[in-house]
Amino acid sequence: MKDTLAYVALGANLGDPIATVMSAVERLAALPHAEMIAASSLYRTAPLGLKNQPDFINAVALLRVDSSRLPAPALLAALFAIETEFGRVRSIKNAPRTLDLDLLLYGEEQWRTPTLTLPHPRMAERAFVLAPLAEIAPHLSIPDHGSVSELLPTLAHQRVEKLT
Ligand code: PH2
Ligand code: MG
Ligand code: MG
Repeated sequence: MKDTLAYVALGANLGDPIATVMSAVERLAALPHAEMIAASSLYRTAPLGLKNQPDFINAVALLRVDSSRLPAPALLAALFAIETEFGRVRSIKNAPRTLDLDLLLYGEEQWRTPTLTLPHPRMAERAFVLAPLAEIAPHLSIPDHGSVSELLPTLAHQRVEKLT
C-alpha cells in the first residue's frame, strides 16, 4: 500500500450542472482504492476557451490513492468511465459537457503521454481550478509555477463565484 495524493478537477455546463457535480463528488468518494480527503465548494465560472457557451460549475477534490492498486493511468481511466456514466459525449475540444473530470496532480508524478499529462499543463492559468483549490489546499505548490494562493490573485480577471 503506497499512499499518493491526487487532485481532481470537476466541471459541467450542460443539463443540471450543480446536481451533476455534486453526484460526481460522491462517485469519486466511492472509488475503490481511493479515499476522499476533501472536496471544495461549488463555483459558477465564466467559460474559458470557447466563450459562447453556458457558465460552468466547477469544483476540485483531493483523494488519497493507493498507487499500487490505482496508478495514475488507472485513475484516469476510472475518471473517464464516470464521465461516460454521466452522459458525456466527446465532440470538439472545449465543447460544452455534462461532466469533465481532469486529473490535475498525482503525487509528484510527471507524465507526458498522448493521453496523460501530469501535472495538468493548464491548471496554473485557470481560476476555475485555482479558486476551489485555494479552499482545500492553499499552500499546494504547482511545479514550475508557485503556490495556489500566490497564483490565484494573478487571475482576478477570470469570473469565478463561489456558490453558497
Ligand atoms: N473546461 C474547459 C474549457 N473551459 N471553462 C470553465 N469555466 N470551466 C471549465 O471546467 C472549463 C472551461 C476544458 O475542459
Ligand atoms: Mg477533461
Ligand atoms: Mg478540462
